[in-house]
Amino acid sequence: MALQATSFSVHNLVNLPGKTTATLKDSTLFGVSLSDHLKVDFSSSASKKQEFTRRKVFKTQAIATTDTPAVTRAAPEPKKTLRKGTVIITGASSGLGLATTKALAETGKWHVIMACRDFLKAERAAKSTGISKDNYTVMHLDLASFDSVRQFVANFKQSGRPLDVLVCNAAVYQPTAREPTFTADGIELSVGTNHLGHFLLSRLLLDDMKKSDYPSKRLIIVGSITGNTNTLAGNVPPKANLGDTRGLAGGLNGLNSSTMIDGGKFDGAKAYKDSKICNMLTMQEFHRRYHEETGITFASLYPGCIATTGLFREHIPLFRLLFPPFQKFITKGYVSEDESGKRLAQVVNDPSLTKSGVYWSWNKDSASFENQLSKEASDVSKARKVWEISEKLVGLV
Ligand code: LMG
Ligand code: NDP
Ligand code: PMR
Repeated sequence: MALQATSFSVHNLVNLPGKTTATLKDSTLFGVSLSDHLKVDFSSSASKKQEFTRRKVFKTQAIATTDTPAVTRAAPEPKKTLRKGTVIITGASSGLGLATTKALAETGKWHVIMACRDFLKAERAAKSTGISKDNYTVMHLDLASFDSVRQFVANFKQSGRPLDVLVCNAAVYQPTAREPTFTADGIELSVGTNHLGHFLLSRLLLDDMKKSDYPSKRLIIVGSITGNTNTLAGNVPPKANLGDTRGLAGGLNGLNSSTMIDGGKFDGAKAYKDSKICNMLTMQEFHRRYHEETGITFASLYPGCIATTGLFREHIPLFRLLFPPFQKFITKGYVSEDESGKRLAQVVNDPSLTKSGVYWSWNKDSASFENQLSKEASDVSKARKVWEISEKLVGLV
């Protein structure tokens, strides 16, 4: 099947339409593009941020000085008054989530809520990065339990912190499982954790983000190239496919319904890829329903192939040995944990990445660009269907 993919037109293989002149060696093959017209302009971003900060400072000064007679001495240097942002990152105890926590905490501009299922592991992981205690808090969250998600939200609200950015990053991948396993609520584990747990979490926290006075509020849901069948990587079997979503509608419980969204036989690798389609569809549905009303930026991304993370912990040892060199030297899709963390951190706080409804990717020079999702991962009616079924499954309606 993977080889079949090479007989597609390049237009179908790559993630970027219009690049029909690309060759198979072109980096677009790997879900990245040579196009650099959307390169991040860091210099202008930085000055925009300063501009915002200054405006705030001047406003404060204007209020403070109304009773003061005019003086001729030079005004003091405006101080940066933009408060520290609060970002929740799920699955921050390893891989991409941990690297993003580090990248954001190190700026001193963010307080990261590390939302993790294993408290001790998360604390140790945070310590290992050397970030200051002032810049992070570990809070318990098990996405494989709706009760835990609700409890986490209640705890967060009680903390009194504002919420500026939410990053739905955690995931499980079970490529070698022969039989399905289930969440506390009896739902197939991959879709239950990666999609439904995050769906409930983001719905319950939307109001908090709405209330935030931070200049750019964002909800980010991590997607992936392997859920996009308009790429070579997305054509490695088993391919993602939600079908008519009959399994999801049945609750993925393996009793009176299939454990797979499309109603088929359980396949752990496919369930993961299906869950990533749900993540990308959910981001777009959020955008359609809430962007205009709330001003929140909704985004997804493919951070690159971070071949060394815990995501592959259940894969066979030979795979874990060969996968990193395969991605480094053959597909050239490899990215280090550090680099992937910087990419996701950009989606969190770069002032130039405020466009909503976008699936970000990075090219060879690590410049971000707006990528094209596959037909299924951008299907409007499927997005609505998945949203409506998910609301029922998580108990929101
Ligand atoms: C499924 O297997 C499992 O069944 C499932 O349980 C789950 O794990 C799932 O996605 C996860 O995978 C799918 C199978 C591909 O994947 C494989 O593991 C096949 C590995 C075959 C290795 C072929 C050797 C290639 C030589 C590379 C040497 C480096 C070693 C790297 C190995 C790491 C593995 C990633 O499914 C298939 O059925 C496809 C079988 C055909 C494989 C053809 C591979 C061709 C590769 C060349 C493509 C050309 C484009 C690459 C760019 C090259 C540029 C020069
Ligand atoms: P890791 O396994 O390193 O990180 C996954 C994180 O999710 C871990 O912190 C894990 O916790 C957490 N997690 C798993 N289950 C739950 C749960 N029930 N409740 C709370 N947290 C949970 O993998 P990656 O860093 O690679 O994956 C991060 C994201 O990046 C995922 O969304 C993945 O789909 C995506 N991605 C990864 C790519 C890659 O190449 N690695 C490529 C494209 C996308 P614990 O530490 O306790 O196990
Ligand atoms: Mg894949 C052509 C480029 C490319 C890229 C960017 C990835 C990313 N992969 C590519 C190609 C191939 N992969 C080819 C040609 C093969 C057949 C040899 C191949 C195989 C393969 C396997 C078996 N790849 C995999 C697996 C996994 O188990 C990983 C997976 O599907 O996890 C769901 C995986 C991945 N390849 C990627 C990326 C990013 C992954 C893993 C993570 C993810 O999408 O979240």
